[in-house]
Amino acid sequence: MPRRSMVATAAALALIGVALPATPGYAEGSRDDTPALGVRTPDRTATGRTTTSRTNTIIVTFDRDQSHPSRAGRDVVAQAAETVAGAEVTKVQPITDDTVAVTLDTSLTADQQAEVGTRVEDVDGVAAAEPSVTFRPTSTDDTYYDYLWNLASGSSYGVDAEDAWPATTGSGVVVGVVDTGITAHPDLTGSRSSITGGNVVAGYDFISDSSTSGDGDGRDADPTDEGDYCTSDGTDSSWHGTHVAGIVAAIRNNSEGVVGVAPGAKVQPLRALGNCGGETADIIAALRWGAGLTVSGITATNPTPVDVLNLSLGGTGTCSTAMQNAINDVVAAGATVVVAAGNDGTSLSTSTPANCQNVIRVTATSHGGTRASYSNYGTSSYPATVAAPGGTGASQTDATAWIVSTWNSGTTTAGDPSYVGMAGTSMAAPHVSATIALLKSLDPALTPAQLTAILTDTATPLSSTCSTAKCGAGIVDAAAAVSAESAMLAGFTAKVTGTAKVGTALTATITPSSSATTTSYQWLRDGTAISGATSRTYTAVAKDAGTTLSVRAEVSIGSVSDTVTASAGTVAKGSFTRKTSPSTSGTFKVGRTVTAKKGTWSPTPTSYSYRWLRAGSAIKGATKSTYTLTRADKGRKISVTVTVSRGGYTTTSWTTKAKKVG
Ligand SMILES: [Ca+2]
Ligand SMILES: [Ca+2]
Ligand SMILES: [Ca+2]
Repeated sequence: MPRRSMVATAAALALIGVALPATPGYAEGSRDDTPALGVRTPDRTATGRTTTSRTNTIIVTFDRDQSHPSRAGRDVVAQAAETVAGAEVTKVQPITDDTVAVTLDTSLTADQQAEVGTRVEDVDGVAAAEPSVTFRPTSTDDTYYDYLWNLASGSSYGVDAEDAWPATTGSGVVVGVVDTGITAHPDLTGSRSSITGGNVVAGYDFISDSSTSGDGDGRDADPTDEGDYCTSDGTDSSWHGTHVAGIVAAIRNNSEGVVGVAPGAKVQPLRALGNCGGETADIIAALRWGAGLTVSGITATNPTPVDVLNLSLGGTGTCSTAMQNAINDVVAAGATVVVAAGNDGTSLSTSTPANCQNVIRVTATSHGGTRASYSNYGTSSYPATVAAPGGTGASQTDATAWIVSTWNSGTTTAGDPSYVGMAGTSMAAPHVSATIALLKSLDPALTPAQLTAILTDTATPLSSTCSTAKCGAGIVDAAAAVSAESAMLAGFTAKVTGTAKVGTALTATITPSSSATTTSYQWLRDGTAISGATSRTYTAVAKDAGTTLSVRAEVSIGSVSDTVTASAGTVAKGSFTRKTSPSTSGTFKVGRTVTAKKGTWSPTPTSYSYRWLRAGSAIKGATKSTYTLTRADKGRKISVTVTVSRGGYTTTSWTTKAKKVG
């Protein structure tokens, strides 16, 4: 493999947007301090906190139900609003029969709100008059939270991390970020000077070439990002590892910057990309050491082996045997390997390690839920696993074109902590790694294969058609994945659908369903296992009639296994279906023998019986399939009733059309 075949996706492919100020609101003018993404100033109000802003809506609560709540609300507010603020009522919205929202044509200051409230509450029958409170659908006070469409749900096609956090934020899990290292950042390490602390645990620097390490020597225990600027091609430092780390686990609710997908998890910086990129050997060393495996020449063992390895990097070529072996080893050790598909807008089959086996391949999607045009994609031979937000990078003024995360202002060597929007599959992959951290936090026993199954099972379809092989199973949905795992941990339920009747199929359904669950089925007759009845469906046979059928399923995922049963109830007898009706043949004249044709039935009856009729009344002794007409029949109408029977089925009869005897 040629030198520098492993080029950081950052350097080659991640687009860098415009820097956001590290501390918004005070610095002005300079290039780096201008929030040039043109996004509104974030509202820092957290959920449920009362704003001190002006409001033009008063909520009036009466002592008792009002026959006309809208009129009553208008009546009690109008005069006070006019007197205090010269405001007029423009809208009255009943909430219940005793509560209405009254909206004015002008906003009230806090003092005016208080004065109007006092006057309205003085009105007989009014229990309370209070300003309407503004709520935001967020649970974090991080400054740039409003930029983080990638964490939200719904029309923005984010990963819905917000709705996963009530269940878990990833505590106890370590995500290894094989990248450019890390810089001190208050939203990662809680410090402007230390590269550990906060949500970052000690890592390692695997760059063995002192000419690209930037720290003057080979491998060492300090994974500080010294800058990956590349003099030969003129690129500045990307601070890519710092950006990826922030997507995984930037600190939540610290009144600072951004928040990661798994803000309760820890990031371990595994530095393998230096000036102009990195080398296969160093990336392999980072993978192995990160997963707690041995690496020749490194005596220090990893005190906090990782659960997930994030590789937001790639180079052109096939997957080397050495790289594949390393991946297989770390997966066997329990670490899940997440790889960015690459940003060449082509098949990922030529991007390595995305084209290695045993990895989760991540494509990038836009705010609108489409595949980002730069994102590499899977093929039938190299299918993508899942997609995640990567942004389009297509606009310098629209924050939704980017993934905003932690960064550094330095051009070559590190400057000040800052924030920036970047776009790329490099940004998509850490969304997946962090979602895995959320799942592992709930259930540490989950294997890479099980994690992959949960992610693909619960992913959100892209907004425009893209095959599973090309884009993956969908956009990772952290909340749905966590919800599925939580439900599994809470236990499974089974139910049987279909009618309990001989000859009719019954189907067992296990909830929650997931391909991550390994399920076996056993159907039971009056509590006793039925030999061979081990499929999800079962069709009741004759001997089931009158018994009670049930199904028992064994379900497991991760460390959780469960046995669930469901009853189908008492089995009714089956019903014959008449395909062609019984009929008669022969010449209907005295002395001739006529024959009953038994018709065709489903299932085939095991016995038939006959009863010949003269003018609708049974003819004594005429119970064979043939009947010889007598003088008594002359001029009368003859028919025959055919009765079919079979074990487990309701005995059924059919009378032929009567024929007159000549
Ligand atoms: Ca070094
Ligand atoms: Ca170092
Ligand atoms: Ca933060």
